Amino acid sequence: MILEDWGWSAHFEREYAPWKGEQRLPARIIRGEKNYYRVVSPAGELTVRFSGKIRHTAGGRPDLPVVGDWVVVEPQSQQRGTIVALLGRKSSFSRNLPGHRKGKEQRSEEQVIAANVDLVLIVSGLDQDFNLRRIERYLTLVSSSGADAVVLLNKTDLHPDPHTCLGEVEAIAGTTPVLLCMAHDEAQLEPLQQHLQPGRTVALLGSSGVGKSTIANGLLGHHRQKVGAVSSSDGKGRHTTSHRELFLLPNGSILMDNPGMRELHLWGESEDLAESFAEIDALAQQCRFRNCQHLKEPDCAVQKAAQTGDLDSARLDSYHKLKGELNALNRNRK
Ligand SMILES: Nc1nc2c(ncn2[C@@H]2O[C@H](COP(=O)(O)OP(=O)(O)OP(=O)(O)O)[C@@H](O)[C@H]2O)c(=O)[nH]1
Ligand SMILES: [Mg+2]
Ligand SMILES: [Zn+2]
Repeated sequence: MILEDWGWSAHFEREYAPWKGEQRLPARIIRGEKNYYRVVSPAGELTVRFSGKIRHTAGGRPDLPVVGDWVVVEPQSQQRGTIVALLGRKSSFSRNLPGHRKGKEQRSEEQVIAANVDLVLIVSGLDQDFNLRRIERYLTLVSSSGADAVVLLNKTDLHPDPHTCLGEVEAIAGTTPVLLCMAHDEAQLEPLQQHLQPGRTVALLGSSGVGKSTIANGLLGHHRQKVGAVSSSDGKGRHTTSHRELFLLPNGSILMDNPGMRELHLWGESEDLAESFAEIDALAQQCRFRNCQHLKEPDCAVQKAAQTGDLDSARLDSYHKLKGELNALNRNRK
């Protein structure tokens, strides 16, 4: 196995330097099971657990390895090993794991979903799944993560006018590319290729049933991932994919298929909205107050644009909602 094929770079070389040793191999986590991980390493694919020490010294959940992480492994046999260190991440994306209460206080906990992802393909189906507000939420999540994004509007065959949807998404996506496709037809995945460079880690994200695994199979060129029909009553997927997993694509990029997201609570800073709501950020420069919240302040350029229709008021509502969520998160952060 060549490390670079799996996304190894100068960043990880530096992270690995203090650990370097014959019995300490760099390895990338390609799949996580309940009690063990599968990694690729110069000694081949191994099943590994992490040492009690890592569990003990990990400050909390975010410090435990996830799929996409580079780790240091001590092999015990040809098939097994132990993770002795987690190498510093280049990027990670996290969500807020709500529901932790301490007394009356709502506590927020960071759950790292995946690490070292360079590009996120935000997949949305052009069936009942299509929802601009959800796409805004995904775009905000990705801008907090340090990864790039492409929005992929799948199932064009199920919509009478996919190009209208494309225009609507382009209007909220800023500089993020937006593509249309019908995943069953591999030829329609061709425009994606320009975003899939060798060594680049690309993750498919989206609700259950939008076609992530169908796209993964199309890019892999064979039926590797199980695909499941959506419910005929509400069009929702049935959570067919249950594990995150990394695959090497024929074109050299590294693809991560993911389980469908049920709830997506943001983890990030309210400043992250400046990227996913760039036009509101630009308007805000004209507000009278520097810290204008664009609610009831006088001479608010954002409010004014919403009144004249230059800014879609649903978009502004969405901005306020996500900002409220991020502010609450940062009040309750552990
Ligand atoms: N009509 C149509 N159906 C599609 C298209 N792409 C995928 N599907 C179907 O949508 C259903 C769900 O596809 P999957 O690939 O399993 O969806 P997923 O996003 O991986 O779902 P989870 O693994 O549950 O998160 C399957 O029945 C696919 O055949 C498409 O472009 N058009
Ligand atoms: Mg799937
Ligand atoms: Zn304002």
